[in-house]
Amino acid sequence: MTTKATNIHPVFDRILGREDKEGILNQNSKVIWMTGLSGSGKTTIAIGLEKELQKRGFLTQILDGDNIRTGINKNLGFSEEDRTENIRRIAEVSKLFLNCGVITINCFVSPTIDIRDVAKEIVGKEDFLEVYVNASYKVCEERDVKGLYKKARNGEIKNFTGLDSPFEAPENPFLEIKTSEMTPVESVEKVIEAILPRLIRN
Ligand code: PPS
Ligand code: MG
Repeated sequence: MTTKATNIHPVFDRILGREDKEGILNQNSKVIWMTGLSGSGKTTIAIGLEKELQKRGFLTQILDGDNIRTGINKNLGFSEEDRTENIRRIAEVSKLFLNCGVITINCFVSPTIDIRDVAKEIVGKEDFLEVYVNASYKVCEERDVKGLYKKARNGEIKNFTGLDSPFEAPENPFLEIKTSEMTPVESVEKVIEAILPRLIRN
């Protein structure tokens, strides 16, 4: 066990601020936070969205669960405690990008209201644009892009979201995308339409 550090003196007020950096990039930074079941379409939308935003001159960074869990969070699993720590760290990382003027596109199952509240609190609710990527468990299981649903059914994966680990839909998201009713291109268009006005710097 490590002991918690003391004698820490943060210098937040003396470093170049967010406004200056947003000015350099000529954009408003935001955290686009996509939540949804595994296989609901978060990553697909994020990739399409990043391309569309890049075409329009915005600087973005995708933060994706599957990637982050091979690096900064590779010591974490899928217990409630580990998922909360996963999301806490990601929210802190997102805040660093936010302060750097960069738009992050986050793809995390982030399964419960409490977990997303942790993120929202750290990022700040003004900058936290919650996108609910909605596809039912049944639809995601039929897609089963990564074969995880089959493994979860066979008991090879424990704590699988929607099966033996809870998923709570957001009650009042910034935006909801029903991916079983739209193509990926249409989904990206809908996100762009809703989000663009928030990103443009006047
Ligand atoms: S969480 O709940 O926000 O901490 O999860 P996240 O960091 O987004 O990681 C989800 C990706 O991990 C893979 N995976 C699982 N997902 C859910 N439950 C269990 N038990 C699990 N085990 C592995 C899976 O590839 C998830 O990616 P997506 O893109 O959501 O399918
Ligand atoms: Mg994904």
